Amino acid sequence: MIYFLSDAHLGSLAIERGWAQQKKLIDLLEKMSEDAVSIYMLGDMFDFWMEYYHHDKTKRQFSPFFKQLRRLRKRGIRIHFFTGNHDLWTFGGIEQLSGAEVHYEPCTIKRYGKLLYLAHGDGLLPRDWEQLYPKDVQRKIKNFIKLRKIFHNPFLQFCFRSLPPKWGNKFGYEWAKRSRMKELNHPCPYKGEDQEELVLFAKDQESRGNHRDYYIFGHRHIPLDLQLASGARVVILGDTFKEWTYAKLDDKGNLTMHTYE
Ligand SMILES: [Mn+2]
Repeated sequence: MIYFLSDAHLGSLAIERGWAQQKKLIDLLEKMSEDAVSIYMLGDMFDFWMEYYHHDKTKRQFSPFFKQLRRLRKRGIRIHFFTGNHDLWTFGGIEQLSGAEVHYEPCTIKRYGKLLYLAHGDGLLPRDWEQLYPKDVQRKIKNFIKLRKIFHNPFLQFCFRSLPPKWGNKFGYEWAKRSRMKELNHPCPYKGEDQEELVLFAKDQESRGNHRDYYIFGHRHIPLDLQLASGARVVILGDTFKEWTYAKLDDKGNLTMHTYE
């Protein structure tokens, strides 16, 4: 079995009882480990992850999570970690702490006879997105792209990494909390097949002849399992702090969604 989960947002100042959440996540990984060959974490497992040039003791709070990943790794389960838009600032640290293989870009893999496209999902758009959305949505998307460029800029990353962790974290965790609170106060439900960016991205890929059986994403914090006309399926994983949803690919190539109680 191959398992997929995403968006734990560990360490979030907007999640009450963070310890209980981390414990539940560890339990979920334990359950998966009973029959897992590999486990894919598709981004935003941390609400804010930055690797500074100075020692950052706040990382200690995640020790139980990393310990669990190393345990599973020792038992022969392959762990894959995709960076999201909240934890893209890893420069080898996560690999070292968890034993996971870290992916900085989306990737396509073939397992059990199926082609899978895996990505966190931030920044993925169909080619003609500017014709598809009204002006106000376009502006939002453009701002997100701008911000994404800033986040990925090597010079600015260097500057941020040089900060004392105390300052950097204050800024980072507050920024992440704001986005979490915004989401809680103004939830953005599934926008429908002709508006949801990740669905449109998948449709665009299919129309270009890049067929995949499954597109699996995180990022949106909504569980979705949608069959496209091309035969492909788009799965958005939900999250592991409120919905507790994940997906499982069995050795016959069937993909199913589950909720962890
Ligand atoms: Mn995200």
